[in-house]
Amino acid sequence: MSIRPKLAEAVNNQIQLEFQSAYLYLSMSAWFTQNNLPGCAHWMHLQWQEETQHALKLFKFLHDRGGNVVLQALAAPNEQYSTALDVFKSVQAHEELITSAINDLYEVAIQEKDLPLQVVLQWFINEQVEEESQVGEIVDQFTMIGSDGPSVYLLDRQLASRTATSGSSTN
Ligand code: OFO
Repeated sequence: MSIRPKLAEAVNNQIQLEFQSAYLYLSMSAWFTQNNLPGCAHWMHLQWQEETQHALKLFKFLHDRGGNVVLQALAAPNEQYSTALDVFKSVQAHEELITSAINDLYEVAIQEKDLPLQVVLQWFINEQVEEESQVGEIVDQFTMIGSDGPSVYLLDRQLASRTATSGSSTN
């Protein structure tokens, strides 16, 4: 059954948010490179890839359901950060916003009795739990070490070991 226009519009809005997240994380990756934290830059670069895959997952879903993809404008990301902690706190706030958007979309899918959309969104709901937990841990670690240079260096090296997860697949 084709997706209803109201839901297609809501999914397009979520595609915009996922690309906006990707764009934000790419700008953060640049900030970290420019501030000599290559591990954090790598972490953000992978996050950019993951968010792009999220957008493409919904992009494919919309086409599979006979909906039209309508790409929307992206806003220029804020680049005024002073510390790594600052950046990761922004990620945390942003992900909480995205979680609310996904939850709202899920509620609309329930009201409209669109089961396939509910199923695809369940993947996103789990993903948000994982992302919020991961970033919360990094915020706690940067908070704990404060401005101690050697500890920041070690944490940056640890973040350099992040690898892409299979959860970022579009399938
Ligand atoms: Fe798309 O997972 Fe976060 O935003």
